[in-house]
Amino acid sequence: MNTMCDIGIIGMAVMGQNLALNIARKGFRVAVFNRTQERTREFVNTRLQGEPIVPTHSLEEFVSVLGKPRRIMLMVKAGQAVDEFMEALFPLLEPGDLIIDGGNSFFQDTERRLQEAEKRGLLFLGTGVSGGEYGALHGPSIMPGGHREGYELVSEILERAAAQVEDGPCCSYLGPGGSGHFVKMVHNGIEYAMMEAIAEIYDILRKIYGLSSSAIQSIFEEWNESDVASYLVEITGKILGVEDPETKKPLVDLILDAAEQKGTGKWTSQVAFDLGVPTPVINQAVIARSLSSFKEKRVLLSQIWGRKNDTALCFDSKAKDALRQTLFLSMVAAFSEGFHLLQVASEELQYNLNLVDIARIWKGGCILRARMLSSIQKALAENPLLIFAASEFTQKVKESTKYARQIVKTALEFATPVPVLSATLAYIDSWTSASLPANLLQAQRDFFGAHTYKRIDRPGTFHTVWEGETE
Ligand code: 2AM
Repeated sequence: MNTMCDIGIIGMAVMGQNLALNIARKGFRVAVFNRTQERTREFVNTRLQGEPIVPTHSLEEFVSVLGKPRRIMLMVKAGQAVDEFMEALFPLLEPGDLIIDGGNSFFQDTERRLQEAEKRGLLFLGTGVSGGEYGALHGPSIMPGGHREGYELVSEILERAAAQVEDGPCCSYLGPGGSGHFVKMVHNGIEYAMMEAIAEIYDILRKIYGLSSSAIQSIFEEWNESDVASYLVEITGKILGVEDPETKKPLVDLILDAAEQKGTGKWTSQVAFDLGVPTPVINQAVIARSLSSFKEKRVLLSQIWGRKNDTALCFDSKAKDALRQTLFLSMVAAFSEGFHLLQVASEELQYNLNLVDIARIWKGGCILRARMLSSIQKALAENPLLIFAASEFTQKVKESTKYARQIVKTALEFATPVPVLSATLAYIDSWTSASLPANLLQAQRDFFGAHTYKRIDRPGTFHTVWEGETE
C-alpha cells in the first residue's frame, strides 16, 4: 500500500483543520503541519476519528511524507506568513512540485509569488476558498487560478472536496496568474454589498415599521423561499431568532453596531477604481462599515442633532413585498458590478475568465450562494453589457425599481441611512440615462483648467475662454 500522502496542508487554524478533514473524508491521505505544534496536537487529539491524516512536526518531515510531485496547500494568515512558508519550503521542494495558497491573499501578491515559484521550477495556485468554517468541512466553493498544470495535479482532490450542485462541483480552474484570488476578492466585494443591503432592510423594518427581531426573523425566513433566497438571507433569519442566554433578549440587539473588516471589500473598490469600473453599491457597503466604526462620535452627534427613533408607519404585506423587491434589486446590482469588474479584469489582466463558470461555482458552498445565480448564469451566457440589463432580468429589474424608489424615499424621509439601497438606484438610473450632467463637469474642467471638451453637434476638441481675458 502506498502510504505517501496525496496532499499536505500547512496551517491548522479552523479553516485548515476543516479542509484537511473534508479532504481526508473523501479518501485522500493528508499530511498536516502547523508552526505552533500544540495546535496540531490538539487537532489530532480532539477531532480525528480515524481519518487518514498524518501529523508532522517539522517542515522536513512534512515534505518527506508527501508523494511526488508534492502538493502543498497553505491555509495560513494572508500576508507575511505565506511568504515565510514559501521561502522555507523552496529548498525542500523539487521542480514540478505544487504550492497552493488557500488564504485570502491580494491578487497582486499572488502574481508575485507565482513568479517566485516559477523561477524555481515550481507550480503555484492562488486559490480562493469561500464558505467559512462550515464550508471548509462540508464543501466550500473553491476558486483556483495560476498554473494550469498545477491545477491538473489537484483537480480530483479539490473538486471532490468542493460543494456539489446540480451542474457539477463548485470548483473550476479559473485562469492564469492571480485570477483565483481576484475572483475571490470580487466575491467578497459582492458579499459586503449583499450584507449591507440586508442590514439596511432590517434597519427600515425595525426603525420605521417598529418590528421586533422575532417579527423580522419570520420575514427573512419567508423570503428565503423567494427570489432573494440565499445563504445570507437564510443566516439573517437564523441570527434574528437567537436569544442571549443571560438576558433572554434577542442577541442581535445586544451586539455593538460597529463593523470590522479585513480588507477584501476595500480591495474590490480600490481595484475597481484602478480599472475604471463603477461599483458604487460595493463602495457604499465598504464606506458603511467604516462609518459604523465611529460609534462614540455617532452617539455624540446624534445627541447634538436631537435624533429620536419614533416609528410611524404601519407594516403590511405591500410594504413587505416592496422591501423584498428592493433587496432583490440591490442583490442584482451587486452581482452586476462584480461581474462587470471581472469582465474588465479578464481583458485588462488577460485572465480569460469564464464568467458563466464563475456564477456556477458560486451556486454552492460559498457565502454568495443564492437562487438568483441560476438566472445570472443564463444572463451571462447572453453576454450582456451588465447583468441587470440581460433579458433574463430587465422586466423584473424595472418592476423592482419602482418599489425600491418608494422604500428609499421613505427611508430618506425618516432620516434612516440606506447608502447601498440608494446607490443601487443611482447605479441603475445612471446606467440607463442617455444623458448625464457630465456636460457641466466638462465645462467646469475647461473653465478652471483648460481641460477642453467635446461637443455633441460637431467633431473635434474645444476650449473656451469662459470669463474675461486670459492675460
Ligand atoms: P500558529 O498556530 O502557529 O499561530 C491562522 O492564523 C494560521 O496561520 C495558524 O495556523 C497560524 O499558525 C498561521 N500563522 C499566522 N502567522 C504566521 C506566521 N508568521 N508564520 C507561520 N504561521 C503563521
